[in-house]
Amino acid sequence: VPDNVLHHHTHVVGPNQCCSAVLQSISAPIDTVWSLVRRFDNPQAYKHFLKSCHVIVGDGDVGTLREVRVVSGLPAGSSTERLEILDDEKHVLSFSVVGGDHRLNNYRSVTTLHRAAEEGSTVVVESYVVDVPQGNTKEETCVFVDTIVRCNLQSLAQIAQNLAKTSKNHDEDP
Ligand code: A8S
Repeated sequence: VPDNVLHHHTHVVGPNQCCSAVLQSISAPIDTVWSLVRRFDNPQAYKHFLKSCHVIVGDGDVGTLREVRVVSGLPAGSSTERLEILDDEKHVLSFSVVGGDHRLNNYRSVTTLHRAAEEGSTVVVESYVVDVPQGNTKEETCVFVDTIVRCNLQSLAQIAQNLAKTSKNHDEDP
């Protein structure tokens, strides 16, 4: 694993916190994947547990605050989130949860994209740290969050792969 990958995914983890990471390979170019990930104002494009997003303040740069609303059926209503890192060169995005009505206090995640060995493919690494909610274990918390993150990255893969196919077909138009 290259140094820069480890660097971004090294979290300070408190005694009552847990952390984990999810990997996803995607058969689409890094720029296609990044065009979806970098849109802090539009996470619901691939995060299907979110039904809406409103930017509270900011223009999509670091410090931008958004409020997302969660679909029904989850133990949450909304979440207020701050953009912490947006690096278009290194393909790094990080946000932290600063409020809302849910159980994931002090959630912070870092998402990085990497060119895969196979031409035109991308590997996504998403790591996070979060407080363990009262009444839950570290393991339960990780299982819950890993499931959400894995779903998000699988849906990101689907959408990016479709986008890549569509633009490839257009390239081949006579
Ligand atoms: C993300 C990752 C996560 C989002 C969680 C883990 C969340 O939006 C959902 C349910 C919750 O209980 C917590 O990248 C919260 O969005 C879907 C509202 C934060």
